Amino acid sequence: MAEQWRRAYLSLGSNLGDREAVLREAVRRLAAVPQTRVVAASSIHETAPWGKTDQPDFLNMAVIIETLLTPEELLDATMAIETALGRRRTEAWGPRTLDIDLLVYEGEQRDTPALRLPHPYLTQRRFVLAPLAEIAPGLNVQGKTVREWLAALTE
Ligand code: GSY
Repeated sequence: MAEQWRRAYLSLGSNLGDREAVLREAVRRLAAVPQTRVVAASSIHETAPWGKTDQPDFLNMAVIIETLLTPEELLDATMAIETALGRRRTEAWGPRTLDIDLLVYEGEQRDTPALRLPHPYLTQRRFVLAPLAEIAPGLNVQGKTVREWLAALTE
C-alpha cells in the first residue's frame, strides 16, 4: 500500500531557560524526526501562565507537521525531544523547559491515559488557539473551526 502522509498539529510551550532558543531547537528536532516534515510554524507568542499562575510567562507556538508515524510513535518522538531539551517531569502544572502537546492528528481519535486526540484543552485555551489560528484557521475541531473557537473564548 502507498505510504500515507498525515497532518498533525502540535502546540509548543516553554517558560524556563532560554525559552525562544528552546522552541526554535524543538522545531529543528521535529523536522529531524524520521518520516516527518514540518510544513508550517506560527510566530512565537508570549502568554500569561494558565492554571498555576505563580510561575514565569510562557512562550507558545504551534506547528503543523506531516508524518508517516502513528500518533503513538509521534508521541514517543515528542517526549524524547522534551527530555533531550531538559524537561523534568516533576510538578504537573509547574514550570517546564519544553512542553509539546499533540493537538490533532488527521483522521485519528484517542482516549487513553497516554494520549487524548483531539487534545481535550485545545478548544478552551487562548495560548493554544491563537498561535494555531495563524497557521490553521480553518481546521475543524469538534464541529467548529479553530478561528471560531478562538472568537468564542471569553477569557
Ligand atoms: O499545557 C502546556 C503547559 N502550560 C502552559 C502553556 O504552555 N502556556 C501558558 N500560557 N500556560 C500554561 N500552563 C501550562 S500547564
